[in-house]
Amino acid sequence: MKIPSLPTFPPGFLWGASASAFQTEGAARADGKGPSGWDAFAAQPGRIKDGGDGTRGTGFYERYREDVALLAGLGAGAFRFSVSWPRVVPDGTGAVNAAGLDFYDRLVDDLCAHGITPAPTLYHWDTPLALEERGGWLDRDTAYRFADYAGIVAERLGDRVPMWITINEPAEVTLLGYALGEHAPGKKMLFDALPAAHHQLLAHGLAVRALRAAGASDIGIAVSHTPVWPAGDSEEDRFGAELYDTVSNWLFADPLLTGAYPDENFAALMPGPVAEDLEIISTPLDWYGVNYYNPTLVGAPAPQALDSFAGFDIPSELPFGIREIEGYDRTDFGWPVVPDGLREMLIQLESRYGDRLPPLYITENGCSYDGIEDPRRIAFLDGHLRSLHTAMSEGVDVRGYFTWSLTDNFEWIEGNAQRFGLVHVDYETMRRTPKDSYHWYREVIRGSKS
Ligand code: IFM
Repeated sequence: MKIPSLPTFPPGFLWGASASAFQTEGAARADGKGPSGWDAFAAQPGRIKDGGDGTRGTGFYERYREDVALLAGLGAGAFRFSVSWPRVVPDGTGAVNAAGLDFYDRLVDDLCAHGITPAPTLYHWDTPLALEERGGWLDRDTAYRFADYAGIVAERLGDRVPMWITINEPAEVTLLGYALGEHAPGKKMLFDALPAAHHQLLAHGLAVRALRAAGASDIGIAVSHTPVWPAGDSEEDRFGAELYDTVSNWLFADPLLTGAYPDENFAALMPGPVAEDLEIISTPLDWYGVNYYNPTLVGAPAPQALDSFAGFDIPSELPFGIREIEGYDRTDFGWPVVPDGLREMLIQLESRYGDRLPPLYITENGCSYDGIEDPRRIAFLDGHLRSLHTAMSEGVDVRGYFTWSLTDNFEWIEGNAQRFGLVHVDYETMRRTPKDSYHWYREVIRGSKS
C-alpha cells in the first residue's frame, strides 16, 4: 500500500476515532439497561431500510476489549464513544443502574490501560424512552434530567476522563427527529420543532455546569456543520440558502458561542425564559467540536430534487429545497466528496466568531464505502486531512481529528447497509477485520509522531 506523505500536523495533535452507543453496543436490554426512544422507533416496522432494529449494534458491549485493542493497534490518542443515558439511568430520571456505570468504568479503564484518552459523549441520540414519552426534547424538564445524568457520569468516571462531549449534533436530532420525523421520535413538526433545539442547547449548558461542579474539565460539544452553497442567484434561491444556513449552522453555534440566536424571529419562537437560558447555553466551552461530511446545495423549494438528500424526504412546504451537488465523486451513501468544504467551513467559523471561537476539534469526518480494500476511503480521508491542514495554516486553531468511525456500525435508518468503519464488521459473526484504510490511518498517526 502506498503510504501518503501528508503535511505535518503540530506536535500533540490528537488523532482519534469516534463511535456511539446505540450504533455499536447492542445489548439493548442487558444488565438493567432501560429502553431508549431509538429502541422503540427502530422496532416499528418499516422504519429501518434493511429491516434491522439496531438491537445488536456491533456487539461492542461484549467485545469492547477487541475494539480497544484495535484502537491501540492504530496508535490512536483518543476514542470518542458515547455513554447510553438509559443504560446509566434507565428511566432517564431516578434510579441509577450500577451495572450500566460499571460497563463504562471497565471501558474507561481499558482505554487508559492502553494509553488512549477516553472522550465520552453524554448524548448521542438515545433518549430514555420514559422521557421521550413525556415529550423528549420538547419538554424543558428533559434538559434538567440530562444535567443530573451528566453529573452522575462525571462523579463515576471523572477521575480518569480528561475530555468530555455533552451532546452530539443537536441539529440532526431537531431536524430529522422532530421536524421531519425520519429519525426517532418520528415527529413531523417542521418549524414547531424549534423547542427541541432550545432544550438541547439548554441541556448542554446545564450539563457543562454539572460536569464542572463534579470536577470535570476540557468540555466541548459536537455540532454538525455544512457549508451552504446557494443553488442560484434568484432571490428565492438566496433566501432558501440563507434560511438553511441559519437553521443548520448558526441556530446552534451562535447561542453556544455568542449567547444569542442568529435572528430575533428565531429567539421569539423559543420557549421559556430565553434570555436567561442563553446565559446558561453560552457557558464558556473549553473547545468546540465540528462534525463535517459535505457541503449542501440549497435554493428555493424543489420537491422533485429532494429524494436524493441522504435518503430523507424533505417536505415541499419548507421554504428551501436541497439539490444534488454535481461534479464531485460520491460515497456509497450518495454524499458528495468535497474535501475543501472542511476548510471552507472552518474558515467561516473563524471569521464569524473570531476570538470567541475556542480551540476546535474535528469530532467526526468520514465516509461510507463498501469493501475491506477501500482506496476511496483512503482518498477521502487523505483529502480531508490536507484540507484541514490548509485551514490550520490559514490560522484556524484545530487540536485534533476524530474519524467516523472506528468500526462499521448501525447507521440509523440505513441499518447496516452504510459502512463508515476503518474496520469491517461481519454482522453474522461480529468478526472485525481491519480495512486498508485502518492500516493507512495507522501510518498517518505513526508518521505524525516521528
Ligand atoms: O453515523 C452518524 C453519526 O451517528 C452522527 N453523525 C453522522 C454519522 C454518519 O451519518
